Amino acid sequence: MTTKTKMTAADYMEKESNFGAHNYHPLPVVLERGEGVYVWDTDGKKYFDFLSAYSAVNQGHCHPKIIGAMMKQAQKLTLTSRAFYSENLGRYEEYVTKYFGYDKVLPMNTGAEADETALKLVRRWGYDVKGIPDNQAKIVVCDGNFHGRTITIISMSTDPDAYKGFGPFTPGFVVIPYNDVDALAKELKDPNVCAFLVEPIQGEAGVYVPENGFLKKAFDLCKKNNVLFVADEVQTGIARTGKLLACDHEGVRPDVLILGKAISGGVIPVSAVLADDEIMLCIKPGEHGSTFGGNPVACEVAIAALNVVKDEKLAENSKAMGQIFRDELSAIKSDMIELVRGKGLLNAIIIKPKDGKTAWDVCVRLRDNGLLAKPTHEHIIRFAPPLVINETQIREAIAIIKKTMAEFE
Ligand code: IF1
Repeated sequence: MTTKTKMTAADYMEKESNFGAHNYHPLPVVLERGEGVYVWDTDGKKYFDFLSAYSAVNQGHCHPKIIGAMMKQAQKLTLTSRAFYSENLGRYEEYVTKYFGYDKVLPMNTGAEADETALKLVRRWGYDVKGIPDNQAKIVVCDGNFHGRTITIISMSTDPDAYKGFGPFTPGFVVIPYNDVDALAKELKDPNVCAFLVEPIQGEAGVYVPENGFLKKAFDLCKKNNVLFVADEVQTGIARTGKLLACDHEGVRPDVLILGKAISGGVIPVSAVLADDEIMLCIKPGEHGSTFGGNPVACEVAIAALNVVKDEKLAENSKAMGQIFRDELSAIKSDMIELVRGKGLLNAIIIKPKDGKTAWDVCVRLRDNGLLAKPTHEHIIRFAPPLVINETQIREAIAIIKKTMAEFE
């Protein structure tokens, strides 16, 4: 006979520590339920979710329309593989290409896979269309980049936490400083460069917003040098920064667009690479793919999730709520807040440690006060609530942040 005892938060955390790999260091809170901008822990305490699973849950937790679409399809057909056609894939492909304005889409699952897909695609274009000699293609990337965790992707990384001890690395990448048009101009002169890969706002680097005009100048330089401009909008895309795509702020249409996270509303892993025919059709049958990419559930979930973005005007809301958020946070008088930056609802504060208290301590106290956020790089706190947040809610959240910062004075 086993006696049934109720698991405590500490028990759940211990279980993860005992049986899971130690590749994360979560904030100590055990979540059980989510709805809209809120999540609840196993003790029933309610929080504002100001991480949104790293901008995946832009449409809010458990959005009924997205969950409804998933449930309906899950009971009918979940996976065919790409060995066969489905009634869903073509419908989704037409929907998503028209939505973002590209000829073709290549469906994958995670952000890293979509990035890998884009890397293969631009190399192939480099050989087949640009005429780069075999195995000589180079891709220009930025210092501080984050594109995922695969071997090839960490080969581009400049963050030792990401790459140290995981070599040997994939060659063919050239790193320039982020936000540096002159450095880009210099590298693009190399005729073996096939692409420039960039995050319109660097997320992992700490919500680092480039100078106004950087993306446009970089895009124009790419055009001048017959180089593909590739935007990783896995985190910045799908209305997060106040426009459907962060590139829209500068009127830039990437040659290759990488999407993930919120394309499914954070419900299941769905990612996508979009490009026009001249580029996308360089990859031929049998040369790339994924068992789960473009599966029927993913297709229905993504259509529903993208519909919600339009129906609920999430880009507009993100812009308006983001403005209130930055205005109010910038007005906080605190020795610990060095800077507030961001766009739309992708924001961060830079924390100046005080009396040994760091961004981590601030996040723990925010948790106590009912708001979840996660530090990045020791001194930065990212604030990225679901984009369905309304004005009453955002003002309530701001009040929690104000109260918390006051507790450190
Ligand atoms: C983790 C950050 C966010 C991404 C961009 C591709 C991917 C990501 C621009 C890969 C993923 C994540 C993964 C997450 C932490 C996280 C993150 F802190 F690292 F910067 F979002 F803010 N391109 N970003 O941001 O997508 O394969 O994970 O689906 O825990 O590693 P994925």
